[in-house]
Amino acid sequence: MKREQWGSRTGFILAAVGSAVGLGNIWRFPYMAYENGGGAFFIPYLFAMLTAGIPFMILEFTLGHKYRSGAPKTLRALNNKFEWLGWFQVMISAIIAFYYVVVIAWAISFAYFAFTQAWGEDSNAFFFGEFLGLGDDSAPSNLGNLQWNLLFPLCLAWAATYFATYRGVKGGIEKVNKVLMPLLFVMVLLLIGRIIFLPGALNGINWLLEPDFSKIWDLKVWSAAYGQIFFTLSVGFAIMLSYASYLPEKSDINNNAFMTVLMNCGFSILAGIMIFGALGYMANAQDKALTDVVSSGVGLAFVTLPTAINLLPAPGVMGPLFFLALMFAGISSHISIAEAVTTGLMDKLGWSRPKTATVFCSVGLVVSMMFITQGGLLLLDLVDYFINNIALLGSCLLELLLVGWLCRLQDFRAHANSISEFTIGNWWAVCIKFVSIAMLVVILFNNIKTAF
Ligand code: ILE
Repeated sequence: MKREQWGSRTGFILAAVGSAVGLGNIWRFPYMAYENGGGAFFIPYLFAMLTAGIPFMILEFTLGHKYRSGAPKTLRALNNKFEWLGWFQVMISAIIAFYYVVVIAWAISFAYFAFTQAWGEDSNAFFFGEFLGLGDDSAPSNLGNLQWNLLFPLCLAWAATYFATYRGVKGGIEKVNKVLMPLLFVMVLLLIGRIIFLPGALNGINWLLEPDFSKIWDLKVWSAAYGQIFFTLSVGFAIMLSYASYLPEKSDINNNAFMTVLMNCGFSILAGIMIFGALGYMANAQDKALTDVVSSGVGLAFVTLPTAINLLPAPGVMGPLFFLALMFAGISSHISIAEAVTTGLMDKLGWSRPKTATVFCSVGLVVSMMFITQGGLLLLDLVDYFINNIALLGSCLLELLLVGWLCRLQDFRAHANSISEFTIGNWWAVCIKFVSIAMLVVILFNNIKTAF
């Protein structure tokens, strides 16, 4: 059977950007940058983007385009012995799909709450207590106690992914992204346009961007930057490779890769400006220091921001705009994560798309219900930690080692250059074979040491 194809170049770019721009940009990037030295984070971040992100994106686009299959079959085409790495990557994607969708379900609920600021004055008690059911009296490790209020939004989030992956590349994934991506950018620009003129907003933004060079020698900051780059660019865990496998014969790989990376990283900076602008305004309104209003991780989007939204002008508009943006960003990414698994299974089992999508999304829904129990948050944190700090970095390192050292890398460069408008030089191979591998070895080793 002939492989499906994207309907247009714009369609592919929007889908690739839709995959890259996700919860990682709005929910994760700002607190990562904050926790790792604010402005100082940008140096490792930009370094990782240029020497690992862009080369990796070109590599995945090339492999997908050349072999026209998902990760396991592509790696098998390179060498029979490499197929397992493709399945390892598919497994990472599947695990991410199971918990990522839960954060989308939170965003769906909060988009609804935001119309009336249903979280009230104490957003911390609301989120952890009322919403997640983690009251003082409940045992947080109880995985049997389903939070029924989360089941409906969870089903909605899976339904969106199911719709797109069931209908396929052109009629599903591309169509959804063509609607969601422009909307997302407009929404975020509207929010920024309003927020930056509020008193105190610029302080918040300055504070995020103000460099703290003392942190640049900290390996943890580099680890965070590399982890963030691979996660946010959806490379190293089967996603971009799968999307590229639907590219038509004539496609500008190098250009597409640069555009995807730059648009994604630009969006991250916009999201940082939006969130820290709002926090700066909140600190100003409450007459507090910025460090006293920021909480990290999950708390930033679902605890701190609701409080900030309470204080914004027209909270009934700004709140839904923010959570709808988070939801759209999450859904377009979740579709790509599920597609990486779907395409891998279709290649291997020869199943039809509808059957594969139905099986994966049903299993996914059931498994992800684990994360909407009382112990779900704890489990989510734990799984997210191992996936990002160890499995994902390990998978990236293995891919670079196998493809960079055991295959003819110059053939891939020649392939990309033969169909691209501008060509890439030898720097590309140097980044893959030496710089990225060396950085990943040091970071991964350190992460494993810290974890155990
Ligand atoms: N790149 C997206 C993000 O930053 C997803 C990561 C696909 C799993 O959220």
